[in-house]
Amino acid sequence: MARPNEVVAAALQEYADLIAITGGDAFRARTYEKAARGVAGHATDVATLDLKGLEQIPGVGKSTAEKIVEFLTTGRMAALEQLRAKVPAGVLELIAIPGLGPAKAMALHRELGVSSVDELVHAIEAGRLSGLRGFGAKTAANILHGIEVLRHSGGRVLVSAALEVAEEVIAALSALPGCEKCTYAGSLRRGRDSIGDVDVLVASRDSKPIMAAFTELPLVGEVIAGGPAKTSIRTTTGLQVDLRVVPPESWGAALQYFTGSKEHNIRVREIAVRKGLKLSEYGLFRAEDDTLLVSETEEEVYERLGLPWIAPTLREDRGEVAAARNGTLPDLVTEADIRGDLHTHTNLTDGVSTLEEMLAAARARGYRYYAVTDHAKNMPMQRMTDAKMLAQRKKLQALAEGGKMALLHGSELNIDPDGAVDWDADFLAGFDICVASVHSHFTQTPAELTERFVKACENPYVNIIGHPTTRLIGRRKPVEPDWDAVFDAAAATGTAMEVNAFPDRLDLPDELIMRARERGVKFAINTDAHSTVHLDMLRFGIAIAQRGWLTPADVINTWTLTRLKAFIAAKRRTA
Ligand code: DGT
Ligand code: CA
Ligand code: CA
Ligand code: ZN
Repeated sequence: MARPNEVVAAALQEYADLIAITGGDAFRARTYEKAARGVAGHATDVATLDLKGLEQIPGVGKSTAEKIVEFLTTGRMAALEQLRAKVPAGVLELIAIPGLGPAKAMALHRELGVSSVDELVHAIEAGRLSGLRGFGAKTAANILHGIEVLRHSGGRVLVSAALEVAEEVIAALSALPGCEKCTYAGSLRRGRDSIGDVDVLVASRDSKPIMAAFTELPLVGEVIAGGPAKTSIRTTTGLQVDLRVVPPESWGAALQYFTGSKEHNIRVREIAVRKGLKLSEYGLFRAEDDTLLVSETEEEVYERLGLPWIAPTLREDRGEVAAARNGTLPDLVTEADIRGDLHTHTNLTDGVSTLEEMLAAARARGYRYYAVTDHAKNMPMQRMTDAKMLAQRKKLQALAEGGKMALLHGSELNIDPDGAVDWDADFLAGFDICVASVHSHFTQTPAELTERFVKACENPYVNIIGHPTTRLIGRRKPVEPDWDAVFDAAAATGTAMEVNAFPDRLDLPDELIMRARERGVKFAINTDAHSTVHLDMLRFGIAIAQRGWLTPADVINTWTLTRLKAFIAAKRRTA
C-alpha cells in the first residue's frame, strides 16, 4: 500500500474538494487542503501517531486529527462519506481537468446535469455552456484544452506513483520461498518521466506459486491476463503491472530484454546478428546451432557482444550503443555525487517544514552545503517581505555557525514577463545564491519567452533557472521559447539550468538536457523540497539527469563549495 501519510492526505484532499464542490465554506475547504499537504509532507508515519502527535503536524487541528484517527482505525471517515454521497463520482472527475475548479464543476453539474468528462465534452460541442454565467467562449475553449492535456497523459502515471506500486509488489514477492531474484524492469528501470505500466521480473524455478501470490496482493483491482510465464493485473488505482517469471539461468537476458527500450534492444540485436548470434529474452545463442552462450547476468550478455554494460537510463537508442562500442559512454552523475541541494523551501513561504527541520533532514543526508531559497516577494500569495527575508538570513547564519554543513541563503525569484526579477541589485547582492523561475504568463509568444529567459540569464545575481519549462506532467504543457537561444545565453553568462527532481516536474526534461549540454550549459539537480520528505526525491532528478547523459562535471552541486562559490562570484563580477 501507499504510505499511510499519502492515503490520509488523499482522503483529506478529497474532503476539501468535496466541501468546495458542495458550496461549503471556502475557508474550511482550505483548512483541509492545508492539512492534506501537511500530512503528505510529514516525515513521521501518521499511523504511529496519537491524537496529540497528529496535532503537531502543520495544518492539522483538533477536528482534523480526530478524523485522521477515525480513518486510521476504521478505514472510513464519516464526514467524507457523507459528502461523497451528495456528489456523483463524475463531478470529482471534472475537477481533475486543468483549469476547472470546484465551483465551475458544481455549476456544470447543477445547471446542465453534467457528471462526467465525456458529458462535458458533449455539452461544450452542443454549445450548451454559452447560456451559463461565467462560461464564455474563452472558458469553454480553455476547458477543452484542459481535457486534451488530461487525455494526452494517455493513462501514464508519474514515476513516483509507479515506483511505489513496484516496491510494494517486489517486497511481497521477494518474501516468497521460491523467489530467487525480483526487480522492476521497463520504463521504470530506465527512469522515464512517466510510466505506462510497471514491469516486474522474478527468477524462480516454479512460477505457479509466484503468479498465485501476485494475483492475491491487496493492491490488485482486477486480473487482466494470467499464464505461467506472464500475468498482468490492474491495481485498484488503475495502473497495470506485468509480472514475468523466468528461470534463474535466463535472468540476465530477460532483464536486458524487458528493460528495453524496444529501440535499444533492436540496436543491440543488430550487433548480435552481425556476430552470428541470436539474442532473445531467453539468452544469447549461437545462430547456427542454437547453443546457449550466456544469459545469467546482463553484464555477460553485453560483454559477449563486445560491449560494456550500459546503464538502463541510457537505453533509448540515442547513441549509447555506438558510444559503448567506442568506449565513450559518459561517466554518469549519481546520487552519491550530489554535495548539496540548491533549491528548497521552508514554512516561511509555502513549505510545510520549519527551517530547523529542513536543515536536520539535509544534514542526515550528509550534505556538505545546502541552500534555503524561499519564494520572493512578487508572488503575492507567499506574503514575502524584505524584513522576513533578512530575518531568515540572520537566523540561518546563526544556525550555520560551527556546523559541518555550509548554509547558503538564497531565494527563488520570479521572472516577470519582461525578464526582470523581484529585487534590485543591491538587495540581490545580499544573497549567497539565487534561483529564478517563471511562475506566471505562461502563454507569452515564443519570442517573448526567449527574451524573458535570456534577460533573466543576463542578471548577474541569477545563478540557476528553476524548473525551466514550467511543465506539470499530465497537467500543464511546457513553455516553448527558442531553447537553443536560451541555452546559449545560459552558457555564456554562467547560469545553470535546473533539473528539478519533483516527480510531477522533472524539468528540464531529458531531451532538453541533452540539447543544453551540447551547448555548454551547466546544471543543478535540485529537489525544490517543500518538506523534509521531499529531499528524497533527488533520485528522480538523478535519473532524468542520467537520461540527459550528464556527468558530475556538468552539475554544479556535485562541485566543492569552493568551486561552486567561484562559479557564483565569476558571474557577479559582470555586475
Ligand atoms: P511504458 O510501459 O510504456 O512506460 O514503456 P516500457 O518500455 O516499459 O514498455 P513495455 O511495458 O511495453 O515493455 C517493457 C519492455 O519489454 C520494453 O521496454 C522492451 C520489451 N519489449 C516489449 N515488447 C517488445 C517488442 O515487441 N520488441 C522488443 N524488442 N522488445 C519489447
Ligand atoms: Ca512498462
Ligand atoms: Ca509492460
Ligand atoms: Zn518554483
